[in-house]
Amino acid sequence: MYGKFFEEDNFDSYDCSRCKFGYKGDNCTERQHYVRREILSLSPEERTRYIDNLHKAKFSRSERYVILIVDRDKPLNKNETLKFENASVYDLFVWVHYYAGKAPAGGGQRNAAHQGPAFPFWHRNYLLFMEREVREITGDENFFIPYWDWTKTDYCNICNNDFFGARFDLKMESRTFSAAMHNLVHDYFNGTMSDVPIAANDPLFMLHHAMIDKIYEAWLLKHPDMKYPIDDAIPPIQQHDAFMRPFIPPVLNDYLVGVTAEALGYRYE
Ligand SMILES: [Cu+2]
Repeated sequence: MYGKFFEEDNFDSYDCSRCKFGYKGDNCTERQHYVRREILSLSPEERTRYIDNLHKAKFSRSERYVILIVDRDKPLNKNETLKFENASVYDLFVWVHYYAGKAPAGGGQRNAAHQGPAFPFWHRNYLLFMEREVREITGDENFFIPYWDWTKTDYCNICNNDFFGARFDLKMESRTFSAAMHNLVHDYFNGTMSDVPIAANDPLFMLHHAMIDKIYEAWLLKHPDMKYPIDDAIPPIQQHDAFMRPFIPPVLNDYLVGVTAEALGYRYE
């Protein structure tokens, strides 16, 4: 699972027991087609099902992963060993982002997923990963992460009891997408979502990232020949031939370069 998306066969997972993104069926030959819709367009029943699925993810133990609970930045004391803990699927999702958001050992501020060219690919892989895990534990094959289109509003129009509960009533400063917009939306929320490493705790985080992915998709369709930059100035952790951490099975940072949502089995409404 190291190469480019289109160069691989259709199997995935550490034991090749699952299909790679965009494929389904016993032999992973069927194409997947699903639509990520805007959260506000979901019916009350669809919304309830989405929240119920997240609840199940919160309370269902991941069968495949355990989480490291020792701070890997500190050297282990004598007789101390690495410790792992079982985790729910949702906790796993939070942990993966937390781990990727930590600055790498050995210095440098940039981490595996942010402030560099890996950003759109890492987060795309991440949302697909979460959707697949939730589908498996809930049995809801149609589960998808909706997006929240914050360009259509200047306040948090889903911060109410119909959706995710009330928040601080702040005005968003800008509706223009920029490199900083991702962080601006994080900051807007205070609470967990404003702390990027643990932002995934907040269910709004997924909707926000689905929106970022939707914007990336629009850009990608206009730039189908995009290339991953090759430049010594890019920190080692985000180089094209470094592993996209901490996904298992390992893929390289440029694995999803130029791969459209359609190729990955989904589209945006
Ligand atoms: Cu992130």
